[in-house]
Amino acid sequence: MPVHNSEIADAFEKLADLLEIEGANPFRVRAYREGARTVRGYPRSMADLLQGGEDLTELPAIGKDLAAKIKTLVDTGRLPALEKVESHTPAALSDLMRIQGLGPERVKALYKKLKIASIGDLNRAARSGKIQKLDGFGKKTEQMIIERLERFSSTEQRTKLIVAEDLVAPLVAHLKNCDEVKDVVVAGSYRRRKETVGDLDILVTARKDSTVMDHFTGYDEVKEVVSKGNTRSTVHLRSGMQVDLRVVPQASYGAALHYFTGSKAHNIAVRKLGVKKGYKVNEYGVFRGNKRIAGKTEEEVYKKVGLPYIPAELREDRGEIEAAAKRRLPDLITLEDIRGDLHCHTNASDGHHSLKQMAEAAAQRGYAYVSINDHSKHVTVAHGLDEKRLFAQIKAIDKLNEELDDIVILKSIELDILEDGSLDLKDSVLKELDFTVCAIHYGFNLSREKQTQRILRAMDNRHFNILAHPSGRLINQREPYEFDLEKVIETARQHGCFLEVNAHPDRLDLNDDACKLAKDMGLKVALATDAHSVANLELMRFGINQARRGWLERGDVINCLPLRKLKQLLNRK
Ligand code: DGT
Ligand code: CA
Ligand code: CA
Repeated sequence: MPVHNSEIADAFEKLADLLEIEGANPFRVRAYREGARTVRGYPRSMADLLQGGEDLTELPAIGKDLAAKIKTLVDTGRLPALEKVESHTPAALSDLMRIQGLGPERVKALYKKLKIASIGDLNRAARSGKIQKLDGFGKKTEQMIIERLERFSSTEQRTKLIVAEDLVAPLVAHLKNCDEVKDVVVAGSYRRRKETVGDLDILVTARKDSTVMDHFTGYDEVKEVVSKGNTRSTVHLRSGMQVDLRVVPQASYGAALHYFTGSKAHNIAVRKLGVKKGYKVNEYGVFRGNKRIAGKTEEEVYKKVGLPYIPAELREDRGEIEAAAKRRLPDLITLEDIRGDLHCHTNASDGHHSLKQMAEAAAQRGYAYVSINDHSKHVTVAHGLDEKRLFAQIKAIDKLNEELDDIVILKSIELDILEDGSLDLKDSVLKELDFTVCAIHYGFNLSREKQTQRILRAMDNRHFNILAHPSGRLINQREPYEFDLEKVIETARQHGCFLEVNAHPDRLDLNDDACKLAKDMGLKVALATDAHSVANLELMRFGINQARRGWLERGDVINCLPLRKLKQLLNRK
């Protein structure tokens, strides 16, 4: 059974968490975290790479030690280094690190003093008032832990889209291997490209009496068959993911695809339109009385209820039905519309590739421009740039721009917004840049009022251009900080600033609703990957997914513009 990239990454993350709690060398901890990030975001599976005889140490952040550990995991499914640490530090302490506000020090204190070794322990202790009595905790912290735990349990069950993709690819390949299967399509929230999915809903077309169900339940990743029938089965995979499979006949394919793509709210709205016309709409087709009058394609289904085709990402009953009825659906942005990436790191700070490697990779993607946005000095990453090192990078970019003909490198930086709203590098160097992206990297727990003021004050600086990952959330891992998004959007628009849609599948920040809000309020966004390696440039497609879910069109995204026009927008007066 192949070991998935996400399983390898999880093992490294867990090892890093436990080592950090034990107070191990921070460099070692970081090495595992960066290794996890590389593996998780890598477009090919480690198992495949090893089978092809490739050298894993060529990958960013993977040295000899990590390469050997990956091999062990792929060969045996186990990581002895993790098992060793788990023998003296409870594995579940790693879950506690996922609660925002609990770092390694606090987790250690909770474990040592109150024997809290699981989320359940933490919940009980917080609710019985034991935590507020500990040194360095207090009543407010205890209350915060209770609130975070409530939110944590409601998001925990869902799987990030990129992780789901990792599970989908081999499963779809397996299903296509069955001779009797014609089409295979993953519907549900996965097809709507939601940032997380609850379960996978797969449709196949085949004859009713085919052996496809045996083929499906025989997949070697299946841990448990929950139910098995002729047309519908449900299994749990080894990863814990639930998969529903439906076998449908060709004549119902479009209706079934429409129904199982959802969302439920969208389906209900479409069905209502059907009823008004005297039709019944369900997963088998559109019916007038007992006669099927449509069902082969989704277009047919929409047409019968009087609508044009609605792209899957819009199907949330958030106004798309009304817009479609008026023939005013947005012309959604596509990956081909993107002309450059506006948030990339190099090995001058915490990235893995050189300036030249990043620029060449961006050119290879067909981009006209790419910006380099290494971290500034204040952020707690390796090698943040001070003024002197940034000046040196600016020079290096000028020189490289003379050498390269097919791409322009934009000079930028990822600045830290300090707690008082100032930026952490001097204007004398910022004025030499093409633009800046600015972000909050610490002080997440400020009040809504203070956090909002912090951002607004930062925007007062005329060198502020783009607010990066505006909410600070990490999906399934860290809640957004509290702030007034509408006020930030409004102020950004007045000042000629922009908000980022960070395309990294762990962030997707702005989220879909916030994209739509920005658009409705007349603010354009920058779609950017936050790439820390050449391979990460590929993550742009997740940002496109999110932007499409947020109704964005080419005209709403500044990096769909040619360079000259982009530069005008980034030049605040
Ligand atoms: P998830 O799995 O929580 O990420 O979200 P979905 O949208 O994939 O939901 P899921 O897996 O429960 O169901 C797949 C699709 O099936 C859903 O998007 C719409 C359709 N569906 C499920 N239950 C109902 C229902 O009661 N009524 C209607 N009209 N459609 C339903
Ligand atoms: Ca689903
Ligand atoms: Ca389902």
